[in-house]
Amino acid sequence: MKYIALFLCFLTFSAALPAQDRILINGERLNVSLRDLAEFGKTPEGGTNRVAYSDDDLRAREFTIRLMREAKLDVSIDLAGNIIGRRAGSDASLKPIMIGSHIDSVPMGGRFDGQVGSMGAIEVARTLAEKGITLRHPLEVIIFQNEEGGTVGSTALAAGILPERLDLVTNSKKTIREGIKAIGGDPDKLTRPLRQKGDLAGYLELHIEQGGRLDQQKINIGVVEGIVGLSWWEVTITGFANHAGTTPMDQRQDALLAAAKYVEAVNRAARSMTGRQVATVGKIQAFPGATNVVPGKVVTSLDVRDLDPAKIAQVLDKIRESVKQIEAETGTKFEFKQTSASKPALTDAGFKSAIDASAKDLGLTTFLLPSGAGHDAQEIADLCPIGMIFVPSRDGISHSPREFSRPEDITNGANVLLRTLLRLDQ
Ligand code: HGY
Ligand code: MN
Ligand code: MN
Repeated sequence: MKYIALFLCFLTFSAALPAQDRILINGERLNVSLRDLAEFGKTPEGGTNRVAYSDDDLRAREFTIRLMREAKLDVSIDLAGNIIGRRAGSDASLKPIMIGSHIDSVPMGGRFDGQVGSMGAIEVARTLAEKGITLRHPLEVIIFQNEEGGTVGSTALAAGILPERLDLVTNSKKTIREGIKAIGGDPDKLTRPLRQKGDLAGYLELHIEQGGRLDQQKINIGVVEGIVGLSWWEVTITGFANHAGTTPMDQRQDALLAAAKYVEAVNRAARSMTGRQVATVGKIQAFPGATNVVPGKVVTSLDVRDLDPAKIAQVLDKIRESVKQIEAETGTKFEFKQTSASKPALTDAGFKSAIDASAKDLGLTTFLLPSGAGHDAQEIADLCPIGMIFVPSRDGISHSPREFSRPEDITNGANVLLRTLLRLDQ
């Protein structure tokens, strides 16, 4: 009886996928690549400090290019500075399928965000090369530049970058323009998108969940249904710098006091509505920044997110309302400059079912979930259908040195990436 069941099981399996699709990636090699990559910008807490365009980012890119060549990919740098590795397909009439992620990190971030999908995509290509498998579609493995600074590389691909955005100073202290030059791109040629709708057959990205649902519920693979939209601002508050000892309390224009009220107002705005919208002030700098000076200027930030653009607009409206009151109370002026905006994006129904079926073929459990983090995939959604595969993040921690995903979960994720790719290629 047991043997009949096994045989039936084998028959179903064979019917679902041709023989060559029973291949798997090399999980040990993938996890070694991740460990090696983590050396670039390694922090004492075991995290990664590898902001885009920093020396560590440049070195990590060189390392990644070497790995791509070992995977027999034909490597080039596009005008935006994204690294692209190509593998030819057998049907010249087909557009490429793209897979990849990013290797830059937030300041003092972790070893997995972006890196799992980048090393995973290269491992998939290496497996194809090793097993001598030629897909019908050409394959492009892409390592997007500066994802953490507002999906810069993918925006260049799908929408183009306005010249004024190139002058923004990044966490590396270089402007985006200087950064793009440093990584081999040409910032003067990015006004128009590098790719057009129809240039790609699809985009697939493997990533860590960065939330705790898969971990809590002990699910192997997350099938992403959509990615939140986000709206990023640089907020400058202008008051009047004056002597901390001689300026009476009722005669101050304290920009830092206004900032404190603003931080509270941002939190209140997001919490005053039902739903999953979030709003964060993550950065603040007071000028001149001295113990004995009433701060005359503060430069701070704003990050608002939701799956629904209308919700983002509502939160922003509430914040602006509070800001008017804060200005009046403190004698300061607020100026909002948008630094990045990404639309919410839904993943493709066919990609979702291909991911789900590929995971189930491997005996893995799956779960449909939204992404609260932003991803390059949401920019690429303007060009072609997209899909995203999530693997569990321990305790849901991310953008932190304590970010962790288990090697076996990473291996599972890369196998699902490979098998989804093979399925979509059919
Ligand atoms: O900020 C984000 O959600 C992303 O990790 N870049
Ligand atoms: Mn991130
Ligand atoms: Mn990421």
